[in-house]
Amino acid sequence: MSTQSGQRLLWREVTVFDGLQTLPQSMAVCVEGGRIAGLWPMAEFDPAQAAGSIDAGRGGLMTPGLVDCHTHLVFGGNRADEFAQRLEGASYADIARAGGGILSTVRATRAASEDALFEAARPRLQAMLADGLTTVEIKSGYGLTVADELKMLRVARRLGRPEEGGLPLRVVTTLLGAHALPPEFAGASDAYIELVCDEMIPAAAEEGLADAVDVFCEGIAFSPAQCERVFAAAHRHGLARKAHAEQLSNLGGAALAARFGALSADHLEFLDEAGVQALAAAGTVATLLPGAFHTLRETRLPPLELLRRHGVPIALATDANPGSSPLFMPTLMLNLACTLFRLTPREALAGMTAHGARALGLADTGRIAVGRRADLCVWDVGQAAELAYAVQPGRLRQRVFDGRITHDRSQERTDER
Ligand code: DI6
Ligand code: FE
Repeated sequence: MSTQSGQRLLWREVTVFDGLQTLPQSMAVCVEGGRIAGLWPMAEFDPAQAAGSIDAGRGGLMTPGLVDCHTHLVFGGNRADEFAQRLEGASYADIARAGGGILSTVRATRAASEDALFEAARPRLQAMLADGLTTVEIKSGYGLTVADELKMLRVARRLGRPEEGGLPLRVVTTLLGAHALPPEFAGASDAYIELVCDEMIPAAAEEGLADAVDVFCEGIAFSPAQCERVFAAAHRHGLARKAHAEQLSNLGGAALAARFGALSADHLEFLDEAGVQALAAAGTVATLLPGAFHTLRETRLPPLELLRRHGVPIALATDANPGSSPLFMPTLMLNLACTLFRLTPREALAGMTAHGARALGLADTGRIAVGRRADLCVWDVGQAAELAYAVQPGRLRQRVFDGRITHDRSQERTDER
């Protein structure tokens, strides 16, 4: 079944993970006008309450649609050659210092047309939709000129517009101009930061192309003082703040982000207790990225116990990118977060639903509750923990975006082609 917007849909006898926890009883769920219109324990459900609805199915596990709050999905080329070099002993940082890494993707992205970038990103994103994704954040950061960063952001926006050949999902865009120092600014990183603050951010804000601004605060990227200038410019232009922080060393980037009221600080393997306290006090989400940890074979674990103790909301994302996390499968992150970082399956699923949405500043998706957006998945599993426990594509029975069923495996068809 592929349904139209405006139709009233009814599921019965579903187990519901509401974004934070599994509800104790079998439920009936009604969707109408793009929103969750009714949610009843089966024992209290009177069919008259949902009279006139289309029977959308029975049984299975319903979760919010998955939210991937940190990706670099738009890029030119790929870096399989560097993957091989790393197997011969080169480190991610060695490759970056030698002009490879992010900069090799910058060369390929600058050379690619907007259409070519769109056509390359679309199948990656389509595979993620078939894995339950309904909201994605996409960063720029491989252009590093005003024109090329805006080009990437336009591609990202278009990926979320079915009327322009894109796909039915929510796309949030983030300007990551401060990702790496472009070669033409070698030895002049402050001048590049000035370009980011005085030209890129204003242009992206003016054209409505970015929802947020991100920085890479790291020894191989930008200093805390430089990131601070970028955050101040983002704030002046009314854009939300995010940071890549404490991935390879501890420079205090997370605390800096918290001071600027950032939505999230991401990676965080080297985060210390002062940083955790800063996140907690500011209500900044900690986004964990086990795909990069896995790919780079990192050994330093993010401080999970401290994050729990201080009540910091933990989001989970793919970091999908051609270098440090060429992993385009949201449900794999549920498994990696548990096996590598020791999250519980419940924490992992909350990280890709309720807390992922919070890391994007989205209040109306990522939860199953009356009045929220009807972005939903129905899975052929008995309990939520199964999604993290097994790495097994093909268990998505139905995907609902904005109140419309877009994938329905029980009908053996999708309208995503
Ligand atoms: N940290 C990351 O994980 C990505 N960017 C960043 O600052 C990696 C990007 C890449 O290697 O291409
Ligand atoms: Fe990243």
